[in-house]
Order: sequence, then structure tokens, then C-alpha cells
Amino acid sequence: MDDTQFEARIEAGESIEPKDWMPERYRKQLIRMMSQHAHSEVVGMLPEGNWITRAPSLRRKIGLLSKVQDEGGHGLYLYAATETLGVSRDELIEALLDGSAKYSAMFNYPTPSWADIGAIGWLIDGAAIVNQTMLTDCSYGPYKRAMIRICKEENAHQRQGYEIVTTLARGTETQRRMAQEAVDRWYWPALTLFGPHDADSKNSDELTRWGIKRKSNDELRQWFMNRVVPQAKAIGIEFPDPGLHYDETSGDWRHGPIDWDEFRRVLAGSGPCNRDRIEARRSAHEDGAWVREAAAAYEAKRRERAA
Ligand code: BYC
Repeated sequence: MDDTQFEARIEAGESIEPKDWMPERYRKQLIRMMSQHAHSEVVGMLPEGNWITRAPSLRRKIGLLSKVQDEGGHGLYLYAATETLGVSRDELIEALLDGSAKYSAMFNYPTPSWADIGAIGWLIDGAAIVNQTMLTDCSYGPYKRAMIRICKEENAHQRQGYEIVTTLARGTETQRRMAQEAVDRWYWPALTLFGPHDADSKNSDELTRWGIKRKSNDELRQWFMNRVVPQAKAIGIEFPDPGLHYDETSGDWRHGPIDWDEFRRVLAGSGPCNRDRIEARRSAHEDGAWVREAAAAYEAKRRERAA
């Protein structure tokens, strides 16, 4: 098999499986993107996990617990799917902890009020579904299958978030203000989830040629805008975007200019919570060392008995 035959398989819509031949660069790009995605899920548990002990009712606590648990599960599927490309879990975690692997920049912002939990579910999970629905058609089998399962759960997360924001928006004046302020904090980060504009996206051409991405960053961002603006209007919430307008010609809701300098600053480590997030992951990893050791010892014993 060579590059041309591989591309013919992609062209024919075939699924690429772990034992199939693949260009080294395809493998590398998938490891980068899938591991980043896995890291985003487990780092993304932190801003919300912060509210589990302070959820305003038992019903809200159960809903949030289940969402955060789902995110841990998504991390697990995605790490396992990435391992099918010949990289170990230890290497992936090491890259997160030493800063050489990225995770979604928006998880470096804080969640100062309960309303942030609603805004994250509605806007961040809402953006993630748009992005991940596209990935359910990705050319790499294990990633595609993980995405199909994850999207079902993300849908419930988005609905739960929208319901939290709706309840607050229809509550007292203080509650309505809390909802609006949380949306003010999460609207712009949600728009950056899709990555830089197409003209600045260095990986898109390659990922699209190989059927990993089926839509561009800007196309997905536009799809998200068209879904979310009517939802905001329905509950009387405003987006903090003076440039937001309806384009009569195309029938699209257009956002104003995104502050990419801010995005790059946060990505480079200067967001309000970068240090806390990595510190929390590092101590979780250290605290879990005994579990890994016990599991390895158990497996060694099992093999010894089977031999
Ligand atoms: N944050 O060439 P580009 C979730 C980087 S979490 C940080 O367009 P690509 C959830 C990008 O990596 C779900 N970095 O890249 C969890 C690249 O740098 P490198 C998160 C970003 O790969 C808990 C550079 O910018 N979803 O749902 O073509 C609670 C240039 O970008 C970001 C995924 O991870 C960003 N936002 O496209 C709630 C989906 N954007 O790596 C919810 C899977 C870009 O070359 N990933 N960069 O050094 C993807 O779909 C694509 O990788 C991206 C970027 C759209 C993110």
C-alpha cells in the first residue's frame, strides 16, 4: 500500500482501522487531534466539578455529577481510541502534564457562579456537538465510533445546560442577571472551540484531504451561530457581541470579530486558570499511582497463573 492507494480508500469512503496501513503523517495528525480531544474532556471536568458540592438542589447535583462522569468516560474512550495508533496512555498523559500537548483553551476560564454550569452546557457542549457530529463521519474507525457514542451524551448535556440557563433567565432579577453574566463569560470562548479562521488553520487542508475533518472551522462556527442565536432570543438572553447581525442574503447569523490575541495568550499559558488546571491533573495522576500499580500487579499475577 502507498499514499495513492491510501487516498483512494479515503476517496471511496472506506473506514481506516488500526491494523491498516496508513501514512505516518495521518497517524501523527490523529494522535495530535484525538489526544487533544481526550485531554479537553478530562480538563473540562474541572471547571464544572468545582460546583458538584454546591449545586443548588439534589436534582441539579445528580445532573451535574452525571455530566462530569460522562466527560471522564469520554476521556477514557478517546485515550483508548488514541492508543490504537501505537502510543501509550503514559506518553499521552505525560504530554498533557509537561505542556507539550494542548487541550481546549476555554477550560482555562473560571466558573464563579452556578449559572456558569448552565452556560457551559448550553454553549460549550452545544459547540462541541456541532464539531463532533461532523467527526462521526471521520475516516478513522475508532475515532468515528467513539464520536457516535459521545454525541448522544453531549446532546443531553447541551439540553441540561439550556434548561439551567432558561430557569435562571425566567427567575428573579438576580437570577436573570447571573444567567446573562455567565453567558457573557462563555459566548466568546465557545466560538473559539472551532479553532482559528480557515485562512489561519494550518492543519485543516491535510485533515480534510484525509477525511478526518468533513467541514471547515468557519463552516462549523457558522452552523453553531445559526442554532444558538434563536435559542438565546427565545429566553431573552443577549450575546455580548456588538457585531452580531442577521445576514439577509445568506440567511445566517454572523458574529463580530473574535479576539484571537486573547485566544493565543490563553493557549500560551496566560489564562486565569492554566496553572490550576494542570496542577489538578498532576495531583490526580499522582494520587492515582497506587491504582495503576495495583492493576499492573493484578495483571502480572493473572498472566503468571495462566502461563
Ligand atoms: N483550544 O490548524 P487548526 C468538550 C489549536 S471538549 C486549544 O485549525 P485543527 C467538553 C490547534 O490544536 C471537546 N487549541 O487545528 C468537555 C492547532 O495547534 P497544534 C473539544 C486549539 O486540528 C468538558 C492550532 O490551534 N473538542 O466537548 O485543524 C466539558 C491551529 O488550529 C483550539 C475537540 O477537541 C482550541 N479551541 O482544528 C464540556 C474536537 N482550536 O495542535 C465540553 C476535536 C485550535 O497544531 N478537535 N487549536 O499545535 C478538532 O475538531 C480540531 O482539532 C480543532 C482544531 C477544531 C479543535
